[in-house]
Amino acid sequence: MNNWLAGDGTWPSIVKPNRIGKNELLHPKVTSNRVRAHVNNEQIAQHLETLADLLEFQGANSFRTGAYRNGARRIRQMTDSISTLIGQGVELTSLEGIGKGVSEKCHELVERGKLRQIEEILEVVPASVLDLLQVPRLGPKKAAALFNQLQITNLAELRAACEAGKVRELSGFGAKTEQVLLDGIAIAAAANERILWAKADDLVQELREHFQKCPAIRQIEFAGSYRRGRETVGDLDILVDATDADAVMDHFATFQESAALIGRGPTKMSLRLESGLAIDLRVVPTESFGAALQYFTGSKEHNVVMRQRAKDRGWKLNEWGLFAEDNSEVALAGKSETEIYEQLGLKIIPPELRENRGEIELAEQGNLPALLELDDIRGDLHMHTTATDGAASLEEMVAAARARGLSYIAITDHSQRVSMARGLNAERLLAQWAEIDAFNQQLDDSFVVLKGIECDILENGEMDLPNEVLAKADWVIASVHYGQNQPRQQITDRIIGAIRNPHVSIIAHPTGRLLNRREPYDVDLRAVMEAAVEYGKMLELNASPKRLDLNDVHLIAAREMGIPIVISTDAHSTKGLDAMRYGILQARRAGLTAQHVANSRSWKELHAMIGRQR
Ligand code: DGT
Ligand code: CA
Ligand code: CA
Ligand code: ZN
Repeated sequence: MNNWLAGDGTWPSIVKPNRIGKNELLHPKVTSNRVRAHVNNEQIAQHLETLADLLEFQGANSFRTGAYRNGARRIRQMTDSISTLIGQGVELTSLEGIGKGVSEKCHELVERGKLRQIEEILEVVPASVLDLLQVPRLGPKKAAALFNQLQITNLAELRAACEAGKVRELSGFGAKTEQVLLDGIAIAAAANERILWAKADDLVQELREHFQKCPAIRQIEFAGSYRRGRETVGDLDILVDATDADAVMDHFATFQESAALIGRGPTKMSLRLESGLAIDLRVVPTESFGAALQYFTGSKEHNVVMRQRAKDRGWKLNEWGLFAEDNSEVALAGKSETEIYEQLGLKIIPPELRENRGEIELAEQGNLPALLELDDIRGDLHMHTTATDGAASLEEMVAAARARGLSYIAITDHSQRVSMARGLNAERLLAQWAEIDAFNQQLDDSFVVLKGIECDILENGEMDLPNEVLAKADWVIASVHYGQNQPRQQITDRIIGAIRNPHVSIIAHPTGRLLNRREPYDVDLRAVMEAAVEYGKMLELNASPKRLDLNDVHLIAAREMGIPIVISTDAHSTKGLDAMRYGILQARRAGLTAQHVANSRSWKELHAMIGRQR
């Protein structure tokens, strides 16, 4: 537990954005007879954004494309499915933020699964340009300049041009931009390799539904990194126990028409979806199902220790079972995972812990933690409303929080520095708090809405709102949004300065990383954690599937240092409140129990913990 906080090189690998692969745009997987089941809101939003990107790439001004981008944002935040609404004959333009143009595109996507306008643009613009648009900080205008002046059409050509120093010669580009682009290319390239866990989970739900219709299946499980809850997933590993392997594989083949067959044998089959994601399916005998599940859940590192443990007893462990000797036909265990662990003298280990980070010793001693569960969470302390960049009102957020069984929430809109999100100045914030007071007054049960703020830590280290104002809050989140590229000492000092501020309760998304999009700030997290201990402050696990910040490794350290963690959704819509479960998964991977997580307590108990120095 020493090197991971050192800062460099030990961060979890950077991975893939939620986007449509270029092939997917050219050959959509949706065909006319299955459309309604397949075009979900996320896919619609991505098509609209791609259209906006391509139009700007061709020189359209962003005023014209703004409607598509806003529409995409609205659709992502909606709880109802656009496909369903269209199926029910709802007039989309009656929805807030959806104009005539966006509505027409939605209809076209639901009917055809693709947009004619995108197809037309891609007749004159190479589709590989879409990869250029995935490079962080390379907007459509700059990409167009590269295309028009240097004939750059893909990532490889962009890298070569940057390395040859050609890009800096274009007007509007410099040597610094060149370096930024090179870093961005690396992120965009790595992003093609792994997908966010939340995205994998959507796919798993689709697959589960698909396999429900296959009567040959007795048991099905999704193993691998998905089952362990890793923040990103490289490929999916499906295990099936079935009466007829061929029937299962035939059924698998019909999952998506556009998927490519990588290979098929008597019991194993692999597909590659157009998004690039691979899915491995294995049909295994009933008596080996538990052994296969154990083996293919991994991690490799966990399995190495398990296999050695079997060897130490003169046994052999593989995907078929646990055997007394190498050639034995009779297994000591194999049907269930539990019996495999038990035969080896271990309590069954939750998949999230199987990373060889000390879990086997805990299982041996019977000391496995009772990992945190969604039901343990009683409040959500980070969310936005229509006062800034949220999509729902205070009342709507409260209703949604109640529906999710919560008993308190904090409204934490942005402060004034975040002008893009119409951040609140002192006057607007105090008005919002008066509204919250009045709202709490008329509630006739114990639900509480807390007066909060997500206050920016300015580039110069000051807080974005005066202390007199912060002093009146129930809950103050401090966040870095600007000056993220400051040197290590400077950005670390800024964050520690906020921790020292007596009114600050917590630091949000402490490293600022965005999975597949942006590296963490160069922050000395150990120093930040030590300050949090000294001043009795909390740290956030931001549960947004793109952030998951702090990550699992940091959370282990926070737990060992006794820093209370608050898991928050940072919801920008009512639907955003559902992100809590992504945070829970990472907390579980870090061995956190309800005791380590402050918002598993009542607000009264939690409140008493803030700023309590040790
Ligand atoms: P991913 O797909 O990169 O997100 O990560 P995993 O963990 O799902 O890895 P994957 O799909 O390559 O393999 C699934 C599991 O199968 C892995 O977690 C452990 C097991 N496994 C695969 N290859 C080996 C191996 O060579 N040795 C051992 N001990 N286990 C392996
Ligand atoms: Ca995998
Ligand atoms: Ca695999
Ligand atoms: Zn926020």
